[in-house]
Amino acid sequence: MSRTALRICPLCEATCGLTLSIDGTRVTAARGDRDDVFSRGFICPKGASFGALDADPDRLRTPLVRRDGELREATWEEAFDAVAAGLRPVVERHGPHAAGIVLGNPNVHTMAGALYPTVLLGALGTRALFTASTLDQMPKHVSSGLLFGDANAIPVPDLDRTDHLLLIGANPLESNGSLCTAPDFPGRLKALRARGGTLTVVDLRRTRTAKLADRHVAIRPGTDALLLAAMAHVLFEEGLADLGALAPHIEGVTELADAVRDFTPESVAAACDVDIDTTRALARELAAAPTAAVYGRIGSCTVPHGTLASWLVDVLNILTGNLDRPGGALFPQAATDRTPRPAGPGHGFTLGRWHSRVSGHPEAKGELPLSALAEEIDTATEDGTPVRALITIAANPVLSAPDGHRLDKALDSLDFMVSVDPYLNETSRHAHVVLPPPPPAQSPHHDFAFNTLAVRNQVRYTRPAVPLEPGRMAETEILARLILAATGGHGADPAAVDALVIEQTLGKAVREPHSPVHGRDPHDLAARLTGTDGPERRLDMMLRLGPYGDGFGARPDGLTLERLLAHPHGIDLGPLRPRLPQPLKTRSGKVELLPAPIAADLPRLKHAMAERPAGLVLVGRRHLRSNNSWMHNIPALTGGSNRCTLHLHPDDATRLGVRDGEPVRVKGAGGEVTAPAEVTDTVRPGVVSLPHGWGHDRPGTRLGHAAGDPGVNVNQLLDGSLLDPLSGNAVLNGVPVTLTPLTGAKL
Ligand SMILES: Nc1nc2c(c(=O)[nH]1)N[C@H]1C(S)=C(S)[C@@H](COP(=O)(O)OP(=O)(O)OC[C@H]3O[C@@H](n4cnc5c(=O)[nH]c(N)nc54)[C@H](O)[C@@H]3O)O[C@H]1N2
Ligand SMILES: Nc1nc2c(c(=O)[nH]1)N[C@H]1C(S)=C(S)[C@@H](COP(=O)(O)OP(=O)(O)OC[C@H]3O[C@@H](n4cnc5c(=O)[nH]c(N)nc54)[C@H](O)[C@@H]3O)O[C@H]1N2
Ligand code: SF4
Ligand SMILES: [Mo]
Repeated sequence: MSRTALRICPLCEATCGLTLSIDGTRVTAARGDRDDVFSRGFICPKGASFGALDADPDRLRTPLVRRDGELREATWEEAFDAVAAGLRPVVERHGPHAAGIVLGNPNVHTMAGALYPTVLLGALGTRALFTASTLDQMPKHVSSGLLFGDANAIPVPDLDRTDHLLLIGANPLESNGSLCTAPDFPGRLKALRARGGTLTVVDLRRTRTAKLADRHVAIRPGTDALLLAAMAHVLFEEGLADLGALAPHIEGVTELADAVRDFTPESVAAACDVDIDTTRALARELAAAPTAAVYGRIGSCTVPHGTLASWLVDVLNILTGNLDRPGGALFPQAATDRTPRPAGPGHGFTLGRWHSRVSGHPEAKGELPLSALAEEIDTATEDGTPVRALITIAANPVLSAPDGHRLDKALDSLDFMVSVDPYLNETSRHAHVVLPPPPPAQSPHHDFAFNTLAVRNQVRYTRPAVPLEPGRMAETEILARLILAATGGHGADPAAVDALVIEQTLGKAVREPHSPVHGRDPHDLAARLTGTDGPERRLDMMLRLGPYGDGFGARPDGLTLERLLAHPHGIDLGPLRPRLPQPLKTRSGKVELLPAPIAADLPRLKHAMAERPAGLVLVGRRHLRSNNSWMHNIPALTGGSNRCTLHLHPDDATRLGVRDGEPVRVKGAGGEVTAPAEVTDTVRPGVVSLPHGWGHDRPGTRLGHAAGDPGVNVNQLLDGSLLDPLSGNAVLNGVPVTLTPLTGAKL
C-alpha cells in the first residue's frame, strides 16, 4: 500500500520540505511540500532523487570490522567491541590528543551530527579536531568572532526584502545557498529583480547566478578583499559612510577609515582587474540603495585573504547602515538557540589558544586546519604525540582536503581508525571499523544549524518517514555508543549519554538569572520532557528553553516538541528582526570594527596589491545535481553536464594548443591530474576550473556507479601548505597551475 510522509530534505542547506511517496519501506517519489511554511513546494533535482539516494544498493547495511587486513561484515556488538579495543589503548598510552576527530559536512545535515560530536569532543578531551569548516567557512566564523564576539553570529542577507544584493563568490543557482538558508534561492533572486531591486555578482565565471545579475564583475581570483577594501575606502572618501541607527553599537570607525586609506580603487585595479569606475560604482550603489546586503561565500572564503574578505563583507554592511536592519543583513533567531542573555560585554573571541604540533597553525574555534591532518599523523616532532587513532564522522577528507595521496598513506599508518559513514569510500576504506548510519528516510530531521542561518525564522521537525529496517541502528544511537566506547563506558546504556546532557543543561539553566526556568528543580524539569527517545527529549528541552519556548510552563503559549509535532509543515516565526546589541559578546559590548588580528593582517593584503601572477590559476565549481564527494553514485544525478572536465577560456585554449574534449595534464604544487578540456568563455581568461569531490578510482571502495566515471581529484593539485593564516582555512581557489595538452592521447 502506498502512503505519503513528510521529510525535510537533508541534501543541502536550503532545507526544503518534501512529501515522500512510500511503498512498504521504499521511497518511490519525492515532491516539494506545498504546505511547508518555509519552502512552499520548492524542490530541486537532488531532492527529487531522494528515493534513489535512499535506496542506493551500495549503502552499507551492516558494520564492517577489519580482520586479517580485510573489512568484513560484523554485528553491532562486535563493531563497538572493536572500537573500544582499538581506541582506549591509544588514549591510555599516548593521551587524549593522540586520538583525532574529523567531522565532515553532513554532520550539519543530521540530528546526530548536531547532538553528539560536541559531547564526544568534551568527553575525549582531544585538541586534535579537524572539520570541513576549514575547507569552507572558517574565515566567516573568525571574522564574526572578532567583530561580534561570537563565531556563530553570522549575519544573513535579508533576501526577501532587500533592494540591492551584492553577491561575492557564490553561485546559489547551482548550490542553492550557503550560510544563507533559503529554499528556492533562485526564485527569491528573481523576485528581488521583479520588485525593482538590483543584483550584482562578483565571480570570475559567468555562472547561472551571474547571468541573472544586473551587473557581473569578473574579478581575478583571490582578490575580493582588495576590491572590498577599496569600496570601504570610497565610502569614506566620498562621505558615503552612514551608520544610521547602528552608530551607538559600533566602535573603531575612525581607525577603520585610517586602515583602508591606502586601498584606493586605483591601487587595487591591476591586481583585481576591476576598473576604477566599476569599484566606485559598486560602492556608490551600495550606499544609495534604500536597503542593501553584501553576501560572500566559498569564493570569498577559500582564498589567501579569506578572513579579511569575510570581515570586509560585514564592514560594508555596517558602513552603509545595513547591518541588523530589515532589507540588510540580520542575525536570525532560531527556536533551539539558547535563551538570549541580556545585552552587555562578553568574553570576546580568542584565536590561537593552542597550536598544531607540526606547523604551529593556531587553532580557530577549537579546530586545527584539515589541511594539516596528514602531517599531524605522519610527522614526528620532539614534543607531543602524533595522531595515532582517528574517528571520522561523515567526512571524506581523502577527496575533500588537499593532497589525498599523502592522507591515504597517513591513514594507513594509524593504529586505529573508525568511520561513521554510509559508504565504503576513499576515506572509510582505511578504517578498522565502519559504522553505517541508516538511509535518510529512516532518520528524524531537524535543522539545528541551518535555522540559525535562515532568511526567515521558522521551525520544523520530521520524524523518520520509514521505520528502521531490522539490523539498522539510528545514527544518534551509533554516536552515543561511540562516545561510550571511546571514553571507557563501553557497554553502558546509550540513553545515559542523553540523560547526562539533559541533566547538565537543565542544571546550568536553573542557575542562570535570565533563564525562564531560573531557580526551578532540574529533576522536575527533566521529568516533564516529552519525546520517544533521548534525541527527541533533547530537542524538546532546547525548544522549551529557547527564545520561543514555553519555559516549562513559564510561557504557556510557547514552543514545545508536542506543539511542533502538531504542525507537521512547520511553524513560521516571522521575518528576521533587528537584534543588536543583544547578540554581541565582545569585551566592549560593541561591534569591534577593526579587531587587532585583522589590523595585523592588513599589511599582507597591502602587499597583494602588487601581486599579479603571470600564469594560470585554478578555481572550483559546483553542479546542481552533485554534492561534494558523495553523490556520484546515483545514476539519476550523474551524466549530462555534471562531469569532471577542465573549463578553460578559448583564448587560453588557443594559446596553449588545447582542443575541446581532448585530455589536458594539470600540474600544481601537490601533484598532477589529467582531465578532458571543456573550452568555454564562461571562465575569464587566465582561469581554469575543475569541480571537487571526484576521483573515485581508488581500490577497496564500494561505489559501483561512481567508479564507472571516476573523474579526478582536483585537491591532488594542492600540497596543503596554502592557508588563510587567521582561520587556517585551505586555499582552494586561485591556485597556480600549469597545463600541458595531451593532444591525440586517449583518456
Ligand atoms: N577543491 C575544493 N575542495 C573542496 C571544496 C571546494 O569548493 N573546492 N569545498 C569544500 C567544502 S565547502 C566542504 S563542506 C567539504 C566537504 O568535505 P567532506 O565533509 O569531507 O565531504 P562530503 O563529500 O560532504 O561527505 C562526507 C561524507 O559523509 C558521508 N555521509 C553522507 N550522508 C551521511 C550521513 O547521513 N551520516 C554520516 N555519518 N555520513 C554521511 C558521505 O558518504 C561522505 O563520506 O569539501 C571541501 N572541499
Ligand atoms: N549542487 C550542489 N550544491 C551544494 C554543494 C555541492 O557540492 N553541489 N555543496 C554545498 C556546500 S558544502 C557548500 S559550502 C555550498 C557552497 O555554496 P557556494 O558558495 O555558492 O559555492 P559555489 O557554487 O562553489 O560558488 C562559488 C563561486 O565562487 C567563484 N569563485 C571562485 N574563486 C573566487 C574568487 O576568488 N572570487 C570570487 N568573487 N569568486 C570566486 C566560483 O567561480 C563559484 O562560482 O554549496 C552547498 N550546496
Ligand atoms: S534545494 Fe537542497 S534542500 Fe531543497 S530539494 Fe534540493 S537538495 Fe533538497
Ligand atoms: Mo561546504
